[in-house]
Amino acid sequence: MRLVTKEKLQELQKRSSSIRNICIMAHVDHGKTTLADSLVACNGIISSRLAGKLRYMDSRKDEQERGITMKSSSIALFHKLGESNEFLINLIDSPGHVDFSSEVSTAVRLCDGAIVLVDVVEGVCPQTKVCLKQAWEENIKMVLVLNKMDRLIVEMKLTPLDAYIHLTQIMEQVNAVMGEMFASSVLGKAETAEETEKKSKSSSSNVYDWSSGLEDVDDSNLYFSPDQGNVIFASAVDGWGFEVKHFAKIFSKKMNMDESLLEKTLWGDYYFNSKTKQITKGAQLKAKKPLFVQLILESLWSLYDTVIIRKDKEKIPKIAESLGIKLSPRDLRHTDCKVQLQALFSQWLPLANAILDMVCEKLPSPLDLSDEKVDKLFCVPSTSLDNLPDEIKRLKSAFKECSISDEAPVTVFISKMFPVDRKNLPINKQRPLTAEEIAQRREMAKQRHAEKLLNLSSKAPDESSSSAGNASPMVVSEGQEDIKQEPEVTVDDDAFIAFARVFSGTLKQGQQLYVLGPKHDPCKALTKFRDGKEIDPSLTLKDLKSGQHISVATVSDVFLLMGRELEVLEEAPAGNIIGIGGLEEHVLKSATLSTSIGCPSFKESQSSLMGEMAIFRVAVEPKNPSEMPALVKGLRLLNQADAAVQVLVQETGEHVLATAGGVHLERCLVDLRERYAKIEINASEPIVPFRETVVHPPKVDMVNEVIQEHNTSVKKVKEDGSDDDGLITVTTPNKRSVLKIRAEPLPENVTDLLLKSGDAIRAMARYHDQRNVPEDEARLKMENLRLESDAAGSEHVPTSTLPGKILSSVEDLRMKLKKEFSQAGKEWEGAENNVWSYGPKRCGPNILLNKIPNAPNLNFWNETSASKGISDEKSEQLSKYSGSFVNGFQLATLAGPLCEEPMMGVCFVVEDWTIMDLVEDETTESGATSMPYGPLSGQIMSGVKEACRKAFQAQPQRLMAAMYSCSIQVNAEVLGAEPGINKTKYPGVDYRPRGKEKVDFRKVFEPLLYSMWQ
Ligand SMILES: Nc1nc2c(ncn2[C@@H]2O[C@H](COP(=O)(O)OP(=O)(O)OP(=O)(O)O)[C@@H](O)[C@H]2O)c(=O)[nH]1
Ligand SMILES: [Mg+2]
Repeated sequence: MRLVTKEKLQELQKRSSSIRNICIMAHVDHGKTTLADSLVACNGIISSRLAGKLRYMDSRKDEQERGITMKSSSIALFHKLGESNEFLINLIDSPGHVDFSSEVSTAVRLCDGAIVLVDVVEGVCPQTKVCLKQAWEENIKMVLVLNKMDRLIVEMKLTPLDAYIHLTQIMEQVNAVMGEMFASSVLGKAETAEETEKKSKSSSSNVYDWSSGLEDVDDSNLYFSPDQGNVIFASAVDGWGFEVKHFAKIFSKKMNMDESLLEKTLWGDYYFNSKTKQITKGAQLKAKKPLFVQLILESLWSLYDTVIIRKDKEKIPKIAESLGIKLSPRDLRHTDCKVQLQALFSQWLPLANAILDMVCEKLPSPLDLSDEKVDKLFCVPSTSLDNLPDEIKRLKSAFKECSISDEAPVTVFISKMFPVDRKNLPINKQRPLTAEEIAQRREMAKQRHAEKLLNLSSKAPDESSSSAGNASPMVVSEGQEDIKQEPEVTVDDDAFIAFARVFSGTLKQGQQLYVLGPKHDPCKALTKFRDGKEIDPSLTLKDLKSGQHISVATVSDVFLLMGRELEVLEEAPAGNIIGIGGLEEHVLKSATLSTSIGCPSFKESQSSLMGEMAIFRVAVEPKNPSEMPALVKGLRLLNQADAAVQVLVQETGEHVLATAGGVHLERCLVDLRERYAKIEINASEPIVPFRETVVHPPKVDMVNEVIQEHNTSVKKVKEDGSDDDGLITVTTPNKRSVLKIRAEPLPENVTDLLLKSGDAIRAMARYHDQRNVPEDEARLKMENLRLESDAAGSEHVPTSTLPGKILSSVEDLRMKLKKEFSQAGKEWEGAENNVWSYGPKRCGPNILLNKIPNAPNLNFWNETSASKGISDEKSEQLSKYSGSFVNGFQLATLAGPLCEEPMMGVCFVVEDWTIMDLVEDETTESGATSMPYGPLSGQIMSGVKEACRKAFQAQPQRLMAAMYSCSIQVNAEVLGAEPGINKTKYPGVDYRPRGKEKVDFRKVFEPLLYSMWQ
């Protein structure tokens, strides 16, 4: 039975300092859901006997069947620390499988703290690193749980001393990841600070500071260490866990020692010197057992040895007595030794207590939001922080203070939408009866029974039976005014509930709020709003036109998230993770809700960028073609419910489902069939995305002989307009414009850099697009954006009107590009200054390079401003048609000539472009022209596209396929016998011996095409 009432939780919801919003993160199968079971059981939501077996937080059927979590879900728990400190813990269990990383990011977004779990046998795995990184990037404080300690005893059969060494190694692995992230963030900050300093200071001082800044930064709270109280040793399946603090308390009494001294020395190279009766450092040097081994691990080992390995039932009562534990006769009699073990541990070292104590003590409350995190969440892309309007500043301070007063503006962030069967919504569910109602029903049943008996005695048997059959509804209808009739549930589809956190104010049922989309710009909206523009309350998501990012929604329900259940709340104060109903028409995947239109929309979480990672694609179609509308509706719902899904419609009309991987795809198909479309669906073989590229001409032929110069090409201009080294000349049909383009492979590092820097390029491109300001102002702004990186001594002072973040990331990109190009060889030196555009979609891994004589104004960094002194007629004319030129390049890179797939790693060098004098009527804006070829802009666009394609074809062309990379760890003994991997078939396999434990590490690279469905 549940030990805590909803009223108690509601009371705690109002005390922000007593709230902890946390998630459990780990690599797949490291025991997150098993651990969550113990925590759920301590609140009486499930029986403690079922903890670890039930996996309560895995509520989906397929999650239970496969034993793997696929969706993150939240539950509100109560915990009492000490005698009087009461806490509300909103716990989110997240999936560990790589396919569901987006679910982890949606969870992390809402939390202030995280429990990172590591399986002590498997150690730090790839997803562990990803989790640590995700939490780090979201400024989330972490505690560590070293789980599956029982495996060291039962499976690996390590001695306590070996286990201790093993544990120190794992701790080192985790701390190494932390250290790496810390160093790179400090160095990154130092680098930026140094750059600014260099620019602002005159070079009067000749002293160079060689220190990196790492030495001065406090990293004392960064690492995990048992003596800091942020590590727990546990076995979730056996239900135990402890901090060293727990044993310090026990042994301080037994050994008559200071508890704090023991807390510091129980972990580490300390031993007990029996002669001096003191704790001394240097256990390893003196070949002594460290205290951790002697006082803690040996007791655990002996307990497992007695109960599990030797199954010595006689000794169990004695052990229980020595530990001061009382076992029930039922437990003692039980034939399964695991039951006895769990019974012992549940009293000696209860896991839930250890974990929840640590969570309450070490993880921050919503009141402790760091400034860095507030700035990160509450960022206005178009304005620097100092320039924020007062209204936004007020919102920000309410946000930081986590203000719950009724006057405070309400700010809510929705990180995902999740489906709930309408039948399971609290309003459609049978409400548990109160004691009074039960008594009333009992009374009525008695009455019915008495009437029945009466009827039986007075009427004939055949009549009596029929009237008895009617008796029940009759009687019920008599007492109808007392009993609430359960609403009839006829709807069978899903309701979408928003998974959200209230950051300020108090969210109330029935409240009207602005729904702010990811592209909402508060400054612009505030100006518009002041001009008297109102938001039409009837608008929903599908009515919003491009450029509109705000709608008004009414919160129909507020829910307390209780794992599989939802409970209705009237209101939710700031600092709580809750569910919100009634927003499905207004929110697709994530959004920000606020009472103020000036609230910035929260930065898109990584999950929303997951689209780029959704590479596993299949085409879907209904088995019965007439059911197409159901499929389309199903796909729309699936898209809303899953942050990592992309639904595309190909030009051929095919519906393509893009997912993060095989397991994810299977789950999506099950959801489509059973939940959203409810029809039979055919899924195609996976569609592997290809990329088109060009390479350098080969230097040797197929028999490895050097290709002679005269063989490579015939020195003449070919039919397609290309000369011997691939320079393509295209003239527009009206013969007014001539352009010369050559395709070249980009250096590999540059391509990689562009792939990673998509955000910065996209932001800059968007900024270019959004500038609807008069030309002079634009010029001024662009002058400021001009990054004089190579002009030594030139000062670059960004004005406050410029988006600082965009500026710094673009600056950073330019510096990196410069470095990569200079390393790529002489021919690329300075190329970064001539970049005109990136493509496709203005942010891809292909470059349009401007080498047109006397036209330096056609530049990505400085798109519109004409450089001083060269604003002649020619360059002005080129600027006018620059947009068409770039669009032609975008089209060409979006679909290459090989198989209409996007290009990657191609540089189009524009060697020349001229526009001859125009006849007046050709240049009319409307495009109405007397010439037969249409407006010149269109001719240029198609001319560029054609030239790019031809230039591409003039080089050796290649098709690139995605590669699948996978790490496999196996014991050395099974290395030869492993059937799945064949070294000759997979030449990318890399064998690496790993230390003493004889575990080999393999990394497999193979084309994704082969890996799918295997
Ligand atoms: N021996 C041992 N097994 C454990 C322990 N904790 C969990 N397991 C087992 O590990 C397996 C995976 O446990 P889960 O709790 O589902 O792991 P998870 O981290 O939630 O997995 P995903 O959610 O799929 O990432 C189950 O078979 C558990 O019984 C433990 O402490 N000791
Ligand atoms: Mg799980």
